[in-house]
Amino acid sequence: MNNYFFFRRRLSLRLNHKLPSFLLVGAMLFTLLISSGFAQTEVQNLAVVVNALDKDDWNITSSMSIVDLDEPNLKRAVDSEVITIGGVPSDILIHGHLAYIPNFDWLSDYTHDSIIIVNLEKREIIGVIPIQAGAYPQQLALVNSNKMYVTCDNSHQVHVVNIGSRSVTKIISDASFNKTSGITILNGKAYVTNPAWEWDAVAGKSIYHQSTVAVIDTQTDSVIKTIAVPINAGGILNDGESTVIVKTTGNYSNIPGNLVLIDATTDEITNTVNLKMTPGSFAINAQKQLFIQGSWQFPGLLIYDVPTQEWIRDRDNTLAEFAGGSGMTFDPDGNLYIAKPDWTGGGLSTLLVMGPDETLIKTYQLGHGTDKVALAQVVPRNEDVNDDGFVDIKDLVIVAQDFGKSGEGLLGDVNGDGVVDILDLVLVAQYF
Ligand SMILES: [Ca+2]
Ligand SMILES: [Ca+2]
Repeated sequence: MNNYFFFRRRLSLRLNHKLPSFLLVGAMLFTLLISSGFAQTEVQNLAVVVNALDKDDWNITSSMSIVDLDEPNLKRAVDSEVITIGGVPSDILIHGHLAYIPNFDWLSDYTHDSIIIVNLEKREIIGVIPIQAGAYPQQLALVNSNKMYVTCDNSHQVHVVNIGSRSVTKIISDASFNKTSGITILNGKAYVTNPAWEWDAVAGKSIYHQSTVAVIDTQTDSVIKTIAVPINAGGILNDGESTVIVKTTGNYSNIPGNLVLIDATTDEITNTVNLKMTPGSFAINAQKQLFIQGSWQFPGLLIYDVPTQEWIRDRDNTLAEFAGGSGMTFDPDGNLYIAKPDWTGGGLSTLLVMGPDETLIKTYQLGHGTDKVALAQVVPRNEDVNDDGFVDIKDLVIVAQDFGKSGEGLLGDVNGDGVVDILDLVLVAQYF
């Protein structure tokens, strides 16, 4: 396997997009004749966790863990420090076999800002997208397979990343941007929260200006609307269909948080729900039920039903067993993954898995400060020549470049028989 990856690593960005068309036609013809029984299918279901605790005094460096969710032995399932990060990791975005982790370091290294790219199959860093120093990248959102948005709260911007070239190609600025943090994309629009906080050094506390949600047209990369919301708007997600949900945190004192429901067609607020407390993280399942971490006074999970706009579990009836969670995400079967951090350096951080019946079904022991969790499915396939999790034209181009060559370790030799020929093209083309 190492040899295989070693040779894959020789892949450079010398892609020639002028694929000889006769090869393509030939491959398509063969595809009609040959069944798709070649595919190796060894699916790995993974949880990717970011451990955000980073403290030199304690000799603890922020890192990323991978949990093999198919491994029944919960200890063996955890690969606790796949990579070290060494700054403040702020999000995880999974795209194919790749995990993107934005991070910055406001304490020691102002040039640290970047997005690290980790290949989840190889379990190693395969690239870094540099972000302008001091911008502090926060959250990532995939616009399409070649374009990503990154909110940068310290520079009050949204950066546009070209995934193929691994670089920022455009910076979106707008008068409404103020500590741009949360982002979610629905119906060709990106919704960005502006918590508009400011540190008041004299008073020794944060002050909050008017929070807003900025709506960006993802075609033109321009702000088309700004929606005023209650103070300290941070988290934002959508129900996959028609509604964007904003979570405002309040001022951690006398002003409580709210849920704000926005109709994603009209971009008007349809409901504002007073949480009567300071909420933590939140996640939404396929039934459009919101699970929200309660405050220290009301610990545990609250559940709000978005379609009926009613509480299933309010602050007086929480799922207390799942209190203290940071990042949360659902899998397609309705299991909720909750990263539960230990910030003391004691190493008692966990990843909890709650079943759809609201019971604890698994507890993984992890490292330090488990802060974010995302799920990934890795399907190793020889046909995925550039090993990004997708079999597409990029892979076909690589095979075409090696066409006619023979020898060991050729990237384009999909079936590994020592020659790059029409069979290799067919293997890739069958996925189209
Ligand atoms: Ca590929
Ligand atoms: Ca071959």
